[in-house]
Amino acid sequence: MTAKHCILIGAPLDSGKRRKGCLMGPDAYRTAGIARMIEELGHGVEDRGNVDPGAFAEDPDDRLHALDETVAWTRALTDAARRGAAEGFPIFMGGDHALSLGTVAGVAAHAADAGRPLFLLWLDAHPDYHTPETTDSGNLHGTPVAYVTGRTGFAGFPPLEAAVPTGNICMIGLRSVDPAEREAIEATDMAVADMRSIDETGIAAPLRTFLERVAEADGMLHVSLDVDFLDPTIAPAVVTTVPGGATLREAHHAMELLHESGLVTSLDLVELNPFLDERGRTASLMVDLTASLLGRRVFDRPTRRSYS
Ligand code: HAR
Ligand code: MN
Ligand code: MN
Ligand code: MN
Repeated sequence: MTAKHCILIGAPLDSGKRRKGCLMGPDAYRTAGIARMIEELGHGVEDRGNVDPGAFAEDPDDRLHALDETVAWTRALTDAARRGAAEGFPIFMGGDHALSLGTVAGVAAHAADAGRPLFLLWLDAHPDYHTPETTDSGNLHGTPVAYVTGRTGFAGFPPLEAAVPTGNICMIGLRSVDPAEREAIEATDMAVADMRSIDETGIAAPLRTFLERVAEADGMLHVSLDVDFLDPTIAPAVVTTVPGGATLREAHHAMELLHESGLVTSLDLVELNPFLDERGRTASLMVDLTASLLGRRVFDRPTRRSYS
């Protein structure tokens, strides 16, 4: 296994929706032992602390919730991600999914600097493909994929250095898609495996197909893992739970395939709301999934200790 230099970047952004709690996410991952896990797998690890969004105007409570705050985060995270991707394997510890406006934009800018195409794997119950013009909720955590693909309607946000082509995106786990999102997605060449198709083919088939394309293109691959990709019975600590999500083994299997591919170059861990967790089990599960993505195998899992 090639050792990585993992760079932990905390993004306690809580502005992408109205219910609070995601700001505690980075410290929950630290408490769950993310750095030690990475070291034990033989990788290097460096915790850069939390990103500071800088100054922003208080939310005037317009149609779009906390617009200025989210713009400030996007600017700061784009910079942090661009630098992190140039220096190692960044792991962005969120924070709600609005953080991906910045992380994906920054990683895409780095890929353009490096002359390589960026691919994006979106593991989520939701496609987050609204623009500020189509969102009914006004919650900007529902918009990052539209921003990073260069859709219009993002006035006030930093101009994108490099857009991610929709043909380089694969979404897996969808089961809550708004009508405007469905229409917009159907007009693109995005690869989409909703839960219905996963019932049919399993989770490996669409992922393998996508990974082959990334490999053929010598692409970089950013993975954005939303807690609500997982079934709420195993991952309760998220505001937007949707029943019928990925099982424990489906999620680990996806991570194991990602590890085997050797293609992943950056990772978002998003939407964890520790205020809603049960004795840290969701935070720990997200750390375990990250471990599988970084090379921990079923046989190595510490749970085997309970047999001795
Ligand atoms: N589509 C809905 C909206 O725009 C729900 C978006 C929920 N997004 C997240 N991240 N929790 O996936 O409000
Ligand atoms: Mn508001
Ligand atoms: Mn999401
Ligand atoms: Mn979601």
